[in-house]
Amino acid sequence: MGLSKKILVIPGDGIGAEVTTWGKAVLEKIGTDFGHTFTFDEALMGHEAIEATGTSLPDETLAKAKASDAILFGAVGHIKYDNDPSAKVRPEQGLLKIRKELGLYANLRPIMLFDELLDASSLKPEVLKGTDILFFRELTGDVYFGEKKRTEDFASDLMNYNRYEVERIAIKAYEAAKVRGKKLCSVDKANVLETSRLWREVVQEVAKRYPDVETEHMFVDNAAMQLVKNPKKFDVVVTANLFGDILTDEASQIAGSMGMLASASIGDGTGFFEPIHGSAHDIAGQDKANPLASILSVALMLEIGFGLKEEAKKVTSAVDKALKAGYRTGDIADSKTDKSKILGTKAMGQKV
Ligand code: GGG
Repeated sequence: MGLSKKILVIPGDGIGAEVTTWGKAVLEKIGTDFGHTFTFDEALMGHEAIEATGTSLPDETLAKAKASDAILFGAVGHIKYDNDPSAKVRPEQGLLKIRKELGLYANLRPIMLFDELLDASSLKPEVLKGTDILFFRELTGDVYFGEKKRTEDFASDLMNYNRYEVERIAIKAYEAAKVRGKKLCSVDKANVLETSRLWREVVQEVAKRYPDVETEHMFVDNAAMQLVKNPKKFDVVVTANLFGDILTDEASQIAGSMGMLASASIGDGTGFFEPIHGSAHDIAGQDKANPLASILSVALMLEIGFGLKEEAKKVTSAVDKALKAGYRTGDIADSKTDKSKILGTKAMGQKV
């Protein structure tokens, strides 16, 4: 029997609307083909929300998010705030607040490498081939949520973690490692940071419950280097909020582009699915954005959010088929790409 699910679409800012249009279209197609009823509602967040309501996360959006079965999100951000360090209300605050309010403490970021894109990466194909990494980025702690202070000549962001926050993300990562390659790398900066020493201590304790999983602890600077030197050595990676943000942007180059990386944020309630890329205002509204990260986020929603493995596989193979047929958006095209197959957002969405 088909499922019935309420999905809240939050396009956000910049290219968010263009890419989520295609994520939503894929969900509609899957619903029709597999007999599921997906109903959609829409809400504001980020710069668009600030312009309309004065706040980046309106109460109405939060209420709708809590009442939905899953959220498909685009991106937040606007150049206006990036160039104004004194801005008190910022688009990103909405994203951070909704993660906290929904208890979305685990952000899964698979570094999925499509063979057809080996040449799109700046790394050598022989270094890349066979890479398959699943990042667990902690999402509701760290400097993102610690106390902030500012005087004219001083600024401070407090980095803090509680034991339970490290333990619950470590458990999620170990559970995944148990059914994947049985290897887990915990990334920290325990030679310098007290929060990282707690992080390492807790991961070591959790590791004892998973004797079949091989655990490695790595400093973040070394991990950044190993990721481009030998990405195949990683399977499951678990790390704190800030380190995870930076390392996964770096790892997007393994997959060929930021436009290819999807993510799932899970925790206590409704799951939140979004591309890792931001609002890319420089290309917004020009039909240039890559919709594949949003479409692959839908695959994660189907699999992780709704337990629909076959449907998720259908989405991933549709992306694979479009790439195998030679179709590319500008960000994943290279000198060997047939120019007639370089597509805009809309045409790539339609191909999938
Ligand atoms: N779709 C991801 C997105 O909109 N990112 C913009 C951003 O500023 N995110 C903050 C963060 O993830 O740390």
